[in-house]
Amino acid sequence: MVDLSPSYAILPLLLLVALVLLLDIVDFKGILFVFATTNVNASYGSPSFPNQEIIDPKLDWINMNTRELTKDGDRSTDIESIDYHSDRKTLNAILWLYFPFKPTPSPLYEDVNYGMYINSDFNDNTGFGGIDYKVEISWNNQGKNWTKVVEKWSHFGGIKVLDNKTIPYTDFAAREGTGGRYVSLTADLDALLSPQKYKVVFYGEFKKKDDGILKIDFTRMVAIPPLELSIATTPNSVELRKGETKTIEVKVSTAQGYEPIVNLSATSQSDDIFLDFTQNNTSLVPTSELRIPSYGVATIPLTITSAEDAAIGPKTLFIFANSSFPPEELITARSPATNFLPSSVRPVENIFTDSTLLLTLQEPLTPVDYIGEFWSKVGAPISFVTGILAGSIPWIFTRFKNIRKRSKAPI
Ligand SMILES: [Ca+2]
Ligand SMILES: [Ca+2]
Repeated sequence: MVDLSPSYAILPLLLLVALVLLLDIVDFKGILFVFATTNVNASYGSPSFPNQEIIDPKLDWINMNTRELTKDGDRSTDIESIDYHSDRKTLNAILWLYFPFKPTPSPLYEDVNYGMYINSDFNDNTGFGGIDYKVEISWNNQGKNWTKVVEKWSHFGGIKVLDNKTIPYTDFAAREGTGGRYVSLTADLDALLSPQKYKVVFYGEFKKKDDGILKIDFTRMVAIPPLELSIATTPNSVELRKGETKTIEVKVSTAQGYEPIVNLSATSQSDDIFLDFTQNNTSLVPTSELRIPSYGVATIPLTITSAEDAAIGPKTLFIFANSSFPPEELITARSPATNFLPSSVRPVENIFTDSTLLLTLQEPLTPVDYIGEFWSKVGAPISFVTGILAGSIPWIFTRFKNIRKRSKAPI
């Protein structure tokens, strides 16, 4: 037998009273509804996002035999740019090409494919080299037709075909002779278990029969939902007295999985406020570099100092963050890019954001103010505690009495 001491034995009764009080206030069905809708929203699939664009250099295939960059390729597989967006259900992409799409590739070609690799869990350690799915439109040289294939890739390179169907080229490209330089690709995200955060790399590729070398034009990898930086400060407004210094915390967050270096700067329109991220280098426009770890959040102190003769009143501080996410690539060409493409040509993803902070500058404290401030600090918790005791006990008592009255139990 469990020996319940009197103080523990009363706990179930108190819980019951609390529950009855709660049900008395809130309709029971309402509670169930709140829980149900919260769960549905929390587990609801892939993000929707508006159109995004990336640019891809010209003549940039990778020779998959040598892993070197090559300019020698079929230009109808050379990706110029990508437009992509999602409505949650499907990921829709247009692969814009430097040359018109060829509905019937030359018989000299063994393969011509356009596709996307999807890292559906944002995890480079799952799937094959991080890739969990392939969605591809490929030319079938025997049947002289195009097929759309969806594959699931395992960690060790196993392939399960989820879908494979022949489709007319007019379903994804412009009619022959109209000069359309694009291929449309769609991925049914429900079939890929509705990824909430994923990475995609697009490609065009071909293989000639004579040399059998697969040459692929990969775009850089994109993150979905699109990467964003956000800034928050704690507290989000500051009161400062003339000549005083205060330090606040600036939090920068981004999607998990990337480790961007973020350049932070802060400025004020008044030149008697000094802002300092580095805490040892006071200047009017301080800048600081912050590396965001893979879990996506980093903080840095920002010290705010007022000049002795600063003008009092409200002032707005601006905090700016920008980052150039390095282009993440699925396969990096072995030959140095500098021989072939200056690194400046390689596209980077520039992201900017800003935040404002209200600073209220006041006159310095007089000795009398110091005493007043001391009592206002010490006094506040005292009156708060008394407030709770004085205010809530009659309320609980009345509720408890009503309940007991309804249950007709003797008091
Ligand atoms: Ca290209
Ligand atoms: Ca993965």
